[in-house]
Order: sequence, then structure tokens, then C-alpha cells
Amino acid sequence: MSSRRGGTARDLYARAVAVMPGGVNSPVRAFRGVGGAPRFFVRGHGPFLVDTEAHELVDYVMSWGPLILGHAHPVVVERVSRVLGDGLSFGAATPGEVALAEAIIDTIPAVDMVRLVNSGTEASMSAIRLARGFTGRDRVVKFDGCYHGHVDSLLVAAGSGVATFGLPDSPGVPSALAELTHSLPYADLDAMDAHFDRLGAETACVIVETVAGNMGVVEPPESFLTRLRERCNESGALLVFDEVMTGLRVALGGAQERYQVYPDLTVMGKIIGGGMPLAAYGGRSDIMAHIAPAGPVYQAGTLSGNPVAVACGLATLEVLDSEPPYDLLEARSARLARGLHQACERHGVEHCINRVGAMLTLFFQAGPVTDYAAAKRSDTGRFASFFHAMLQRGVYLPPSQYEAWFPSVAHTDAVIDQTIEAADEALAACVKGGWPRP
Ligand code: KE4
Repeated sequence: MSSRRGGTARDLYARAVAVMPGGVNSPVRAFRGVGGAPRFFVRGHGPFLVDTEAHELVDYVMSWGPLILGHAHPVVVERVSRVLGDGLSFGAATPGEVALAEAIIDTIPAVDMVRLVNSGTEASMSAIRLARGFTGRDRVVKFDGCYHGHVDSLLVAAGSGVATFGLPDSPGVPSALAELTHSLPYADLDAMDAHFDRLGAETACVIVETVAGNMGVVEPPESFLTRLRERCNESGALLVFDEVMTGLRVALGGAQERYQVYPDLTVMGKIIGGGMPLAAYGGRSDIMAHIAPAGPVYQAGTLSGNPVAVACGLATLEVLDSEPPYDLLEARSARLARGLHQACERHGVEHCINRVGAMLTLFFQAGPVTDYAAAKRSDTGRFASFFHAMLQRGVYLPPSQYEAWFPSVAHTDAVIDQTIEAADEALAACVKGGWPRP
């Protein structure tokens, strides 16, 4: 069995594509949205990632959001190290999972009962099944450009990797199933009202990214979430907030705390696992009581509530709860956005920046970007040039125009200023070089 490690990125990628589809384990990592071969990383610390050729890069992917404390936070690493010697998985109840469930319920306002799972996809999929089982209805509403994981029912006009590849949806999803999913323009109140007027009584749930992050960042108008809540109340459809990205990021209690609109179910992931494979769905106890074995809606998982992942998530929540970093994250992220804006202005580069707390996107277009159709008007060629110019200057951005940047507590003012300086130089080089591609 080959146990070769290391080698140049190109050598590694040549080996990777021979044994894994596209050479990666998740499509967006393959750099298809920006061109060139992906970097391979061997270590993360604080705001930095180190690649196989010893380049230390400022990281704004941060594992796509989980690492709000930065890579390898000492408290988190110590907690995980402490439990490793006790065994990796039991497939049985543990005290840790009870503590984590209690911590999530104490933190996320609308969650009274919770089930731990292993990914955001699994959490969204389970929440949809639960909504259908609880209401006895089949139709589901989502919004164009929102991504909730690779759930069959939700791979319709999705964002993230689907948007990056321009796939309107995915082969393999039965049309009979896709027809039960209604994807509406994001934050379009007229389209939403029209749906509920016509099909509200047949709708099991509406699932929404409370701040969209998978078409790039798009913050909905306040009225949108409020109106969604009202129409769900009137129709009996459940309101499902996908807070996989926003949970514990845009506020400790997520977007539902930030905007004071409360869903029936909440899908969670990323930060609650602290970087380990751990996600969750939860909400009203009367709804969650329908999940097996308490109720008839089946959902299960070999590694759900895994003690190592639970230790990681619990340590992350405890650090965030003990000293909520949200004012700091707001100030640092605003500093970054301001610096990027000034650099673009200085070089006459058409742009707009959407930001909510410590999640932001620099769009290469004049904007405004208020939904998926608008986001798709971005100049992805310029983004690709900028991405590589930043990489050459030691900054690793999400390899797609349709993703969010995730500053962490570890991104100090000095690191933010280093990023802004790199952006200024990168933009100058891109403008001078005619926006070259790799
Ligand atoms: P996972 O199944 O990837 O753990 O979570 C799916 C998911 C659900 N909901 C939201 C709002 C999400 O952003 C995600 C996953 N986010 C992407 C990045 N935009 C993960 C990166 C990837 O697919 O590799």
C-alpha cells in the first residue's frame, strides 16, 4: 500500500486526480472556479495555513467557516487531546453529547431540543424529512443561490459549488423529487407571497440561509425574514433557518438572535463542531419529538455525537461563550472591508462588498448584489486573477467568487493590514497585467 506523502503540489495533484474524482473530496477545493492546481496544506495555526512547499498563507477559507477561533486554538486542541486516549468512538450515549446538546440549547434561542449529526448536509436533509413527517406535506421552498448541502431535494438552483460550476441543478436527482422543491428568488417578497397564496397549504417547510453565504454574502432586508415567519404561521409550513454558516458567527445565537426572528427548526454545523465532523438540527420540542426513537421519523448515524468531535465542539462553544468575540470580529472585519474598498477605489476597480459581521464577499462588479441573479453578474475572470495574485502574495482566499471570506479571532489588526497591503499590490498587478489568468 502506498504511504507516500509530500512532493510538489503538482506531483500530489497528479496522484490525487488518479484516485479521487477531480483530485479532491469536495468540488470547490479543486480550484475549478479560479483555474490552476489546488494547493495542498499540511498545517494550520492561528490565521495561517502552511502548504506542502512551506508557504505560510493568511487563510480566509478557515475550513469554510468552522474555525472562528483560528486554526489549532490551544484550548480546543488541549480538550481534544485529552479525550483521544479514551477511545475514538463508542456508538453509545456519552456524557459529552448531553453537555453539548445543553450548550447548544442554551446558545441558540429557538432550539429547545437537538439531534447531533455529522455534516450540514445531514442536518438539512433530516430537517426536511422531519418537516415533511411532522406536517404530512411534501412541498419544500428554498431560495435561488442558497446552498444547504448536497441534499437531493435541495440541489435545485443551489449556490456554493453548484454555482461555481454553473450547474443549474444536479444529474441524479429524480425529477419527481425536484418538482416538489420550489426555488424562489432570494428575499423576493412577491414571489414568496405568490407561492404561499397558491401552495401554502401543501408546503411542509421553507428553508433559508438567514444570511446567504453561498452566492457570496447577501444580507436579506429585515422584512424578508419577518414576512417569512408570518406566512409560515398562516399556512402551517415550518420555518427552517439554515444557520450552518451564520450560527455562532453573526452573533453567538446566530442570525435568529441578530434579527430577532425565530424559526421552528434550525440547521447548524461548522462552528458548533469547531472543525470536526459535527453538525446538528433542532428546534421546537413538539416537532423534535417526532424523531426516532421518540417518534416515527427515522434518522440515525454511526458516528453521531462522536466523543472526539463533541469535545472539539464543546470547547469551541465554551471559549466563545466565556468571552464573546463579536465586537472584535465586527471591528476587524470592518477594517478589512474598508481596506479592500479603498484599494479597489485606488486602482479604479469596479467592485462591491457585502458583509455581515465576520463573513464578507468582495464582488467584482458595481453591484448591488441582492440575490443570485445579481451575484452571477460578477466578473469571475477578474476574481480568478485577483485570487492568484493574492495567493502569490501570501493570502489564501476562497477559490470562488460565490463564497464568503471568514476572518477569525486570530486575524489580528496586523494580519488584516498585511491582507490589505497584499490586496493593494495584487490589484495594481492585475490592472497593469490586464487581469491575467494562471
Ligand atoms: P456540509 O455538508 O458541507 O457540512 O454543510 C453543507 C452546508 C449547509 N448549509 C450552508 C449554509 C453551507 O454553507 C453548507 C456548506 N458550505 C460550503 C461552503 N460554502 C462547504 C464547502 C464545501 O462544499 O466544500
